[in-house]
Amino acid sequence: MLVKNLRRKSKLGRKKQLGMLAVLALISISSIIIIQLSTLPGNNPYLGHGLFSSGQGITNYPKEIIYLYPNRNDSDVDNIPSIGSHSYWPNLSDPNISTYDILTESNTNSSNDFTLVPNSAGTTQLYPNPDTKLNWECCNTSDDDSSYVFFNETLIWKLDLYRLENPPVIDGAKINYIEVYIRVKLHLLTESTYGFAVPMLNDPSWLIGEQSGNTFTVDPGDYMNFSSRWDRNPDTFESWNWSDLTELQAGIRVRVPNGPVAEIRCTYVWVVVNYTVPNYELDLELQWTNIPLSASDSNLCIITGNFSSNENLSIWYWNDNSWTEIIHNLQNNTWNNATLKIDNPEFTIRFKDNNETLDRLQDSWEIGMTVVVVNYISPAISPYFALFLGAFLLGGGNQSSISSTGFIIGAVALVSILGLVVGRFYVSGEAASFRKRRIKQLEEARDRVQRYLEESGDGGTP
Ligand SMILES: [Ca+2]
Ligand SMILES: [Ca+2]
Ligand SMILES: [Ca+2]
Ligand SMILES: [Ca+2]
Repeated sequence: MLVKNLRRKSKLGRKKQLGMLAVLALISISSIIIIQLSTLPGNNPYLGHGLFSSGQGITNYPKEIIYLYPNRNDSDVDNIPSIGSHSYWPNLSDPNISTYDILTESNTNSSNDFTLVPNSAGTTQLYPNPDTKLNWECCNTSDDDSSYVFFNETLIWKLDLYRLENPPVIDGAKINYIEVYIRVKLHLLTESTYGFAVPMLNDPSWLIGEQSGNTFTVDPGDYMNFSSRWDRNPDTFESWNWSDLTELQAGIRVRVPNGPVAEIRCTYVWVVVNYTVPNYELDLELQWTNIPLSASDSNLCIITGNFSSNENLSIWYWNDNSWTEIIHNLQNNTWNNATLKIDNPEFTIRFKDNNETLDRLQDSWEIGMTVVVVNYISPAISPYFALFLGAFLLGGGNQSSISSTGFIIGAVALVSILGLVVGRFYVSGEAASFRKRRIKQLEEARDRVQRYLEESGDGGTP
């Protein structure tokens, strides 16, 4: 009986040991899984940076591939200021590939002037001096009192207009504004007073001057210049056209409160036309600052919408210290992909127009989602785990960077690890050896007891 009991106890002990080991293993494995699920995604700097690739749906993208949106549109890696404009650059990071950032060229040329002077008569209400000249002839040179038109009747507005010389023809020029100048003075005869003068602009169908609020008070003294400027055609309120200049007249309107003791004199009227011969260009950078280094090639994927014309748009990337072209001619309404090697977390591309000289046409391009695609293998769990556990042990779970959930998970992990260590000790370590030795001792004792009983006559039968 004693032998039977000893055998049964030995079997029960082994079952219990195996059960404990299974529980410990389960706790350990589940803890690791919990940590993997709970902490790794939160620490993954690339999570949520994009899910789409060329024509791929959200459901079937390979998990080891990461899609990165650009971080900045204001980088300047080449120390050349950007040219052109974005309509809304966050649309480059919009998974809705039908919303676009419209890139538009801007003018890089500076403006110029030309001057138009009177060359024939318009409306004539002032008096010429010398009277041997016509009014317009008195006002096409800046010669002060050598030749001028004047007026000295009290409280009456009077007008002089002059036809202007024909403008030069400048191909493709855009008129920025027209400014009318007058050079006038108030000449006193007997007492102190003042006068009014207004630069005037005239076309057969309209006349404008004081309506714009540009009535100037002229005090006694030397000749002075006054001017009024029109950025748009005052008749159409549209930008000036070249054809608007052909019928244009300019002149002066005057009034003297205290004539004839004073008279307004005008010696010169001229028109400045400010224009630009545009050259439209585009040079816009786009930058990623969080590219994970990858052993394999990366891809740049750009989806496009409509383009305004046939001017090519090219894509370059910053390769250490110079630009390397990767897409020469971006295609519209499709995905444009380029394969390249990225060996720096900072990755910069630029959108560059291909016509940079004498480009009179302002072009624009619809650019949709723009992503860098990298093959990214997540680091093994050990770095994250070690980092987490280290932080937990050092900070006792009180560090602000560790959440209460993290604390609990860490505690579970810690217990599990201890369980694993104990289990290992128990199964294959010294504990196992001790147990085996103990069993062997018990078996030897059992044999001794059995021999003793046999020798003493019990027979030891079951
Ligand atoms: Ca730049
Ligand atoms: Ca003159
Ligand atoms: Ca261009
Ligand atoms: Ca263009």
